[in-house]
Amino acid sequence: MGSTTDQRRTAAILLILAVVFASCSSAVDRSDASPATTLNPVTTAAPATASSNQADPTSVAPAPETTGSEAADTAPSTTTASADTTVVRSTTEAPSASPTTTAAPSPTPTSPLADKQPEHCTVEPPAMVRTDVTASGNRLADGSVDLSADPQVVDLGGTPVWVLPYPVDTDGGWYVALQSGTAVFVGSRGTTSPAPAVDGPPVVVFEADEPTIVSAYRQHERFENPLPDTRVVHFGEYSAALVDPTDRYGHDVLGDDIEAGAVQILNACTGMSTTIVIDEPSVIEGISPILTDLDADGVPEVLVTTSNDRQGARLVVYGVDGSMVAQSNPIGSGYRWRNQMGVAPLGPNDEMEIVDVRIPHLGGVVEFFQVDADRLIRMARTDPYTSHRIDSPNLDMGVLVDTDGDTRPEVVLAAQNFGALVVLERTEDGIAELAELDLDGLLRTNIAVDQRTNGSLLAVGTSSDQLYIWGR
Ligand SMILES: [Ca+2]
Ligand SMILES: [Ca+2]
Ligand SMILES: [Ca+2]
Repeated sequence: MGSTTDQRRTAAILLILAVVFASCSSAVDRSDASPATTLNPVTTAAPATASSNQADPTSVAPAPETTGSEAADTAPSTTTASADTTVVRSTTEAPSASPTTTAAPSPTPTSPLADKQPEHCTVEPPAMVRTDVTASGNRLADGSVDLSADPQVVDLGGTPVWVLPYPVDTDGGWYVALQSGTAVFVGSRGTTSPAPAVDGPPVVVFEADEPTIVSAYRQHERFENPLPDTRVVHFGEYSAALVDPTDRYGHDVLGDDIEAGAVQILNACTGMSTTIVIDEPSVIEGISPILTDLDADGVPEVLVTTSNDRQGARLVVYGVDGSMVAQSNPIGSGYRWRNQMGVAPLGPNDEMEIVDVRIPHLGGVVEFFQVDADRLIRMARTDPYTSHRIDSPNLDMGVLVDTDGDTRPEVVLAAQNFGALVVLERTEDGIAELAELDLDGLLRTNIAVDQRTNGSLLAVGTSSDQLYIWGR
């Protein structure tokens, strides 16, 4: 409170710079006691038309997810390696109001980089602050946050839902969306003041140097038939979002029973659109892909979590041209989810690893995967932790950020009962729990990081109507 416009502008510019540099990161968990062995057929048939809103053919009654046996992910499987994708739709123009697209005859359309790349087209990632930490959807924060000192605790006057760093004054501050549909700014000294509310997860964008709160659901119009709660992610000239809503997989644990039948990738340089259609009965169970350059060739890969009622969730990596790159084994039972968290060089020799939380509602297992040929091989696992509250649209309760000053990110996520934050370190031969940070109430928000070179800050909101802030 009491900050001047100049102060806010200065803070905003600093935040923009920080973000730009940073970007250049159940009731219805239904059981299926006998894992299906049927494979998803891989076809290369002619492209299907949009396969939206198909009824769930099984319509099984909801049953609680159990902690029953899980298929091992450590060994390549010869029987479950079939891909979920069968069709890639491509156009050479950005999608317009017309739903017609030029169908590609095979799953390997012309690479958008092969011959259409203008020589001098570079696209900077948009400056924004998001609940999923980076514009690419990769929950990987820059900087190092010191969690050793007692946190600052601020009374919010309501139950928090989302938290974002926001330059309330020259020392920073936070934007907190409340369950009541209102929102507050929290200044660096803990003062609160009313803030504008938006629909869905908030995003801070910078228009004319001024920070502005907008909805994460904006920019949907750039995509064909978007998932209602998808978030648009960005990596260089590429943008991507989940599309083709369908109710054919009635797991219903992410806030609704509508999931995505496809992921669409746009290239701002070439105008090319590529849509990767997931083969029925599978869906993409999530709200966005993660765009991440797993092989360091400058072009992102597209990480999604596919799932179905027979085999449950698996991680799948595609090329931006729709080609299959690698995938994990499925869990092995239907109605078992994975919450993909982020990607970073976490392996013992700095190998890139994908981090997720498997069955987060039932003793969640934190998993680390590496790409090995066309497989994602699990290198380490530990439990029980979680990064998602069942039925919540908040998939951002986990983040990768350095907490001990060695520049290697740790995993920060929730204890299984949401009563604490936990810090996990990927070690040479496994995973170590570095810290447990108790909360008065239960974790209710995303884990937000104010990424700063002189000491990052980490904040969460709790069911005790408080904002906890660590760092500096
Ligand atoms: Ca959904
Ligand atoms: Ca790549
Ligand atoms: Ca570290």
